[in-house]
Amino acid sequence: MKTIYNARHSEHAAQHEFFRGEKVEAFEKPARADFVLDAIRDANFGEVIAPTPFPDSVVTRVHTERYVNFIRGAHDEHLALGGTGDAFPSVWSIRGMRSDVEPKNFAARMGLYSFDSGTPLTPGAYAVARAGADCALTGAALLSSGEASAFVLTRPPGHHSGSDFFGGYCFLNNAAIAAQSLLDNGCKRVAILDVDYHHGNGTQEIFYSRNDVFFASIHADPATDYPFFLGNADERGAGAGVGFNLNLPLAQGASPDVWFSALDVATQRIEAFRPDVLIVSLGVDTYEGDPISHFKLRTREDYPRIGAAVAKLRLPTLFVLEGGYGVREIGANVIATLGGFSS
Ligand code: Q9C
Ligand code: ZN
Repeated sequence: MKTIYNARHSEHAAQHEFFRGEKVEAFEKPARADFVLDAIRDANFGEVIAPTPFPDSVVTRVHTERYVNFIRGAHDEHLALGGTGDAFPSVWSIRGMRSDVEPKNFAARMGLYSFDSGTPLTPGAYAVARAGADCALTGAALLSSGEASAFVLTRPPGHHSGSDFFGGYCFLNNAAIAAQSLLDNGCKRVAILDVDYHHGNGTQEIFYSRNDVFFASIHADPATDYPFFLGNADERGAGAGVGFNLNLPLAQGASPDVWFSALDVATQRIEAFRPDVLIVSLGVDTYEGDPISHFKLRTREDYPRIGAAVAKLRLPTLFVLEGGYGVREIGANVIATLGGFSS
């Protein structure tokens, strides 16, 4: 399996994030991708290639032009106003306020296009996220040209970013951009399986009213876990998309057995959808040692099982890295999953 690697990822390095009112070290850090790359190379897992550049018009198939234009220049605006370091939003347009009119004020636009204060907008965030989108598009093109599988190794992750918002460490939705490009290049139906600990609210939002993308997500119950305001079991899609969204929320502390029962449900529904290709939003923050999550998956016992269950679907498959913050073990967990798929 080829790995498409975003070699620019370390240009996005947050100085800190906020946790319980304190400034703490950022969890989503360059070492994550470095450790995954080391694991791929140590295991001799396959060729590591660079992305091909794609035009912005491919990205704006998923994200609004208004949002992309904003996020591209946002850190420069922050600097021009005298801001130093990373930029954070401080005000949001919630229920009852307007989001159709784009304000002139920079802080107001930061709030219009985001949903949390936990996603540092670094000087390199846009360029790196954009290179990540190229990695996802390169992976999609490999599948379109007949490869059985590929792995997109990039950060920042993507699944919390929606059509016009950033959050959850994500700026551009790599999995969604890949899905749309596969549809634009001849696929009729694409399934996205999101196994990250957190609900993929961005991906759900992008495809919620559509029947050409089936989105299935196994994640911690939004009643207790980020992103809180989406990811419930009763969200089944809207309009033409009713029945094409599947949320399988689980309680914190859910055992591997419970987790794999949910995976069974998800794979059965994916099979019934009869997709041409599968995209796996591969977060390994389900790991028992993850510092911000509460599932209990184990490196050797469980991650290969995920790969094997995905392989049983016998679909061209694109794996896209999402979360996973147990940095020392992230490489082992990713390679265990990909290895379980390939063997
Ligand atoms: N101090 C992904 O896994 N907040 N995003 C966590 C911890 C946000 C995770 C707070 C977690 C977002 C892609
Ligand atoms: Zn996550």
